[in-house]
Amino acid sequence: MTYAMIGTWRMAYEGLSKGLDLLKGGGTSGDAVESAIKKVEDYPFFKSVGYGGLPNENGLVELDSAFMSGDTFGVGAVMGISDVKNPISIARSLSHEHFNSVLVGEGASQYATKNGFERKNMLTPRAKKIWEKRKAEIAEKNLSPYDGHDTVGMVSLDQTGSMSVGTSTSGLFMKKAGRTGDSALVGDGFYVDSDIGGAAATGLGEDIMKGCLCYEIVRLMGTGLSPQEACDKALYPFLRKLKKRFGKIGEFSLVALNKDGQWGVSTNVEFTFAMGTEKEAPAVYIAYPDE
Ligand code: SD4
Repeated sequence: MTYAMIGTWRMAYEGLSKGLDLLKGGGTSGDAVESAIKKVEDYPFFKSVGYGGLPNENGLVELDSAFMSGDTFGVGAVMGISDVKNPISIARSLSHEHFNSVLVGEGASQYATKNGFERKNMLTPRAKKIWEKRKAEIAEKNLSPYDGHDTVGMVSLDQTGSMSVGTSTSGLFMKKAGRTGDSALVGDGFYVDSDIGGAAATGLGEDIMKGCLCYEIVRLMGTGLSPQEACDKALYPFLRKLKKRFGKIGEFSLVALNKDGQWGVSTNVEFTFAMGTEKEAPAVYIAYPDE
């Protein structure tokens, strides 16, 4: 059987390369996703994930992360968690639970402490400086407070045919305390079924969640569409509808991988992503809006 992995944005590349190495050596899709996302979370210069992620309007880094197994449908997620090193590991651990598998804020932090996950102040001096500068600009120029956001989302397929998906983000820069987006909401920011395939989203969570787009992509792949056809069919008609009904739309980018290792990407902005398979070495690609 083949193996493959796809991840959102250029920031996914190093982690994805590590994940692919694991898959090549017979590692599981879950281990590949977790280790790939941990690498992104640990890198202090990515401003929208993990350590170095930009804070909310109060200056606190609040992180969202989720993990889903395509074999068991186990979903684990944390939202608005602070001061933990690797939210993806907590999300994965929660995905084994039948009850209490999605935890927010203080409760998520308590779970992390109780279960021995490493605590860490996730606000870097650099992120603090960016926050201070932006706060002053917003006040001076009366700007919209919301500025900048990206999520790392990874979908992987291992040599046994098992699939997993994970996401991790600090969400919207200058978000309100307690705000969450699509990234930790199953079906919105991620979904996977090992019999079909998986998908992950990045962009403005408030809009992505309106379309339940990752579930929709997997559902469409289940009807026989290729990942590319499913991404296009889930995204573009929905964008037209949303624009007409809501009046404005944010950024949307979607990646998908099916159980045969074929992949697809749809976006309404210029979008970088990383991808690799048994046959193709990991690389970064750019996708553009198709309409
Ligand atoms: C969110 N979807 O919190 C995330 C952020 C993101 O590209 O992915 N931005 O809304």
